[in-house]
Amino acid sequence: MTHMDYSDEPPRSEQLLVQATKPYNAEPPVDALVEFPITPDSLLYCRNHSPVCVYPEETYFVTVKHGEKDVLRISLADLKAFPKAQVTAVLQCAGNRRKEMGAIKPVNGVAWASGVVGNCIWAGTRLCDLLKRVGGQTYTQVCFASYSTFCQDDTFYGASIPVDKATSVDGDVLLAYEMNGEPLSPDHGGPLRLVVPRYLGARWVKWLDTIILAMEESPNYYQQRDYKVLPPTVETKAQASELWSKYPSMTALPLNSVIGSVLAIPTESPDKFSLQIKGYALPGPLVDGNVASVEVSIDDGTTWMSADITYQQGKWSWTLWEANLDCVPVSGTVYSRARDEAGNVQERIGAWNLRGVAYNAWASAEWGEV
Ligand SMILES: Nc1nc2c(c(=O)[nH]1)N[C@H]1C(S)=C(S)[C@@H](COP(=O)(O)O)O[C@H]1N2
Ligand SMILES: [Mo]
Repeated sequence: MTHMDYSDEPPRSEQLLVQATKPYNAEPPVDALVEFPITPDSLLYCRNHSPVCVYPEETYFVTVKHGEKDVLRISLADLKAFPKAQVTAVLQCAGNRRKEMGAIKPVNGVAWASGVVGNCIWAGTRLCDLLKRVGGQTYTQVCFASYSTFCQDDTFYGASIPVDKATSVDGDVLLAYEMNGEPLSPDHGGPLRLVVPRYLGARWVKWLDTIILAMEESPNYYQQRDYKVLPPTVETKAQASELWSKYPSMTALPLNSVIGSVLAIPTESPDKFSLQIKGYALPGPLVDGNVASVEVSIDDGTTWMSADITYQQGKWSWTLWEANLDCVPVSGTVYSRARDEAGNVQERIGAWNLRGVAYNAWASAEWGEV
């Protein structure tokens, strides 16, 4: 397929809130999302810049190139013959919480709430194992491409990651063909996608068919002219067009916490409630380590109470948390903030930028009649 053909779209979960159909972009309600440590396929957001391709596995090949030259062409079956690695990792779109940032000042992009995130068990071939097989080349970047369809802003979808991340066993970068123990679905990049723990979703190339060992980052639009944090003084697309090349491509997303649900429970006293608050938290750019704690405040950040961590699995997963507060007023605002294992704390304010990426202000939610 080379044009924008939407005749082959797969059936979709009815639990997602649809932002757009062509291309299909949808996110789950966040109160449902935080009920599951491992995000089921039916609640995992979909972020597409093109139609979705449904591929027969038998004829699926991946080509590895060094610059212009082909160095390996491997079938999916032969890729699956490598040792199978499994990683629990959170996938997050850089535009998560964009709607909140857009309330400060308008931004460009899909107005996502806080559901473009999901924690899944990915399985596949380690990229470092495949790269060992083609060994001997000199390169500083590993580029990835899906030439399956045209995208909204380029003729193909592409991304790249630095060689250190790509070749380290600890980096856990996978060519994944399974999600949560099932073959990867078409919407999530089946039969083969890249999994880059800690990096923003935009690098997790779906329908991956080409790997290029290079000396430069991918020239693709989504690596070069998008997914960058421009300074707050850049307020228009025209201003941005001059500046894209001067700012670095995003890698990790920042330390974050989000409130998924707040349940206000009446008590015997008519002017007091109990609160049950649930949410998720994400660690930011730490190479080793994860979220250490989450706190909540009902007095505008003057005093903080520790939430219970109810789920965390290794350094790449999200963290689920829950806070139960007694004797609170009948209405109010609750805030959350996360702290990582290096002692960094989520700040009250998140910096505005034109593309509305990487928003990580304290989360807030209201309860009762406000
Ligand atoms: N080929 C291809 N890969 C892609 C994209 C795309 O549009 N095309 N979108 C990227 C973005 S921006 C995100 S956030 C994730 C979303 O993955 P998901 O749809 O499985 O949730 O895939 C990434 N990989
Ligand atoms: Mo994304």
